[in-house]
Amino acid sequence: MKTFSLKESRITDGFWANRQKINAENTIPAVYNRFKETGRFDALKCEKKETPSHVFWDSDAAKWLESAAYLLSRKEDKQIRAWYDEAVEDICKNQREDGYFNSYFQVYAPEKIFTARHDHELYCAGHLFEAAVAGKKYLNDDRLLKFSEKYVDYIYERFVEKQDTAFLTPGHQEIELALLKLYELTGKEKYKELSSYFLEKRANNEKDLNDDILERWGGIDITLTGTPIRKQTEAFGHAVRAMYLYIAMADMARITGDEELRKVTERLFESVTENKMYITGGIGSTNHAERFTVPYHLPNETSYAETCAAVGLAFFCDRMQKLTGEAKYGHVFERVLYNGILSGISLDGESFFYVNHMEFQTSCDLLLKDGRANPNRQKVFNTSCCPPNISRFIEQLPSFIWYADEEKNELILSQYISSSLSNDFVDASITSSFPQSGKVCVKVNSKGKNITLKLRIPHWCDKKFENAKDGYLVYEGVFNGEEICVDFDMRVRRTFANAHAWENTGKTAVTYGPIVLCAEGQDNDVNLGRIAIGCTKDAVVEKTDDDFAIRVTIPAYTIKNAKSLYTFDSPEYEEHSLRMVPYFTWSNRGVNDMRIWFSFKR
Ligand code: FUB
Ligand code: ZN
Repeated sequence: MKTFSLKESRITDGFWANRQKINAENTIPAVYNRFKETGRFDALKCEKKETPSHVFWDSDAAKWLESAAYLLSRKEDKQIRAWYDEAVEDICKNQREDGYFNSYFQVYAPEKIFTARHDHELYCAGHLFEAAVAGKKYLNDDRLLKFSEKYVDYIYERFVEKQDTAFLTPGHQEIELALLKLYELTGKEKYKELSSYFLEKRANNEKDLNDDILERWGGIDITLTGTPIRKQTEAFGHAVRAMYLYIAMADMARITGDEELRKVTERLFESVTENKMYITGGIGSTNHAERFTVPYHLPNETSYAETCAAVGLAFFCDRMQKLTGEAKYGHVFERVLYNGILSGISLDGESFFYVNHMEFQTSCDLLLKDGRANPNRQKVFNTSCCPPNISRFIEQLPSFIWYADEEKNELILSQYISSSLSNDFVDASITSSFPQSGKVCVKVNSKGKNITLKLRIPHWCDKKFENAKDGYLVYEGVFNGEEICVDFDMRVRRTFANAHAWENTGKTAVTYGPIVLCAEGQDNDVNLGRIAIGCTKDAVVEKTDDDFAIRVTIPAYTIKNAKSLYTFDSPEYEEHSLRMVPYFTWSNRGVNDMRIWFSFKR
């Protein structure tokens, strides 16, 4: 299947138009300013400073450049254009004659180039290549593309032809997927070949297997190097690295029609989403190596769920939907979009979570003190991968709405976001009230063609439709812009975890359509640990004009406090109303207690 470009698909209004406005007006300038203050952009000038830059700073700048390219194609902004141009010029000017570029290594440690597998050189290169593709596609700017071409030649020569590097595959995946983007833009086989080389060599060469990272992380294979990609059956290792790897595998399977690889990606997707994913779509259960652990290990208070991993999962869903056309990938995309990704950014768009907790008790500040928890969004981090990742994601959102197989005349609407689509194949518009209600209207003009139009039935919708098939509402015909309106019946529901998921067995979360709700201490004059959720049929949903979108009041109970810590008395319940807000909004009004999972009373 194909997706549509940001020139063809554009967000028009509603919830996501507001988030894109915040991204343009607040996030992208704020991330630039924080990166400028911390030296990330000046580092691109490649002048020696007293305090050296960092091995992966180029990736931060590159992700910002990628967001800026998308943004500038939809909205001119002189300041952002000037920042963009300066950074692009610095990168191109300081590329070495032989094609290499890394603002840390070429200035501070040229003798160490390609000697340390975990020092992110190929990861940074990959992000620069993604920025190059965005610049060419959306601004018709060749500069970074030419830079990339020269850089790829150098990498190819060192890694494939001469094999004189200390390692053969990158410690942090990213370049594999970026090379495929370059391939799809230019059609040059060399990019695909190099991507395939890095994918298939992983776990198949001594140089990488002797890596010291295993030792550093207590024997844990965080880079997914121990098992060749085609033999992988379970998601393991560092969650972001895993996502970037799986994305490249899915793209490679689609581009080459490799059935074996497709099956592996399907299997890995199941492993992530059926065994190792939080209800928010967050992934990576522990801060120890930022990684996946064992199936159903999903601790709430010490969850890691890095924002980049959530963004990575959304990209993986997109690639799987492109590969297979199946609705289930749209379901997970929607889950992570409205929860695990959005929670990573404040409502004003200027501060960010790196780690996304599923629960927080302010009275216990020990986790805070030993650095395992942080309920405050920050403007920038030492490792600041998440802020520009979320902003480049929000800019790309219009390209995840529709999927099409033009040869089969099939058009899939996956995400209900108010937007317009216009190209040679079809013209279409969507009016959606997500996430405030499940009402959606779609108009399609199929330009005289008989097409199959499929609307994804969200996983939380249990309404019965006559034309439902394989998770889609299916319509056939020539469409001349007539309106199709559907109400997916968004309502408050209790959601339960699989009984193997220790921490949440016997508890319930409360959801409203795609939104996971949470209770915050400041809205509820009671210790949240005492709450038992009641019947959600009588829940009251208040639609708000602010960035919260909704606030919900749920019939609940407080469990009566016993005198001692342990008691033989069964709990006694008193009626109570619990105020809940979308999880993505938590900690926007100061730090306070937060909970998603509660006990419940039948
Ligand atoms: O190592 C680069 C990025 O920093 C990773 O993708 C994130 O998990 C964070 O560790
Ligand atoms: Zn990150």
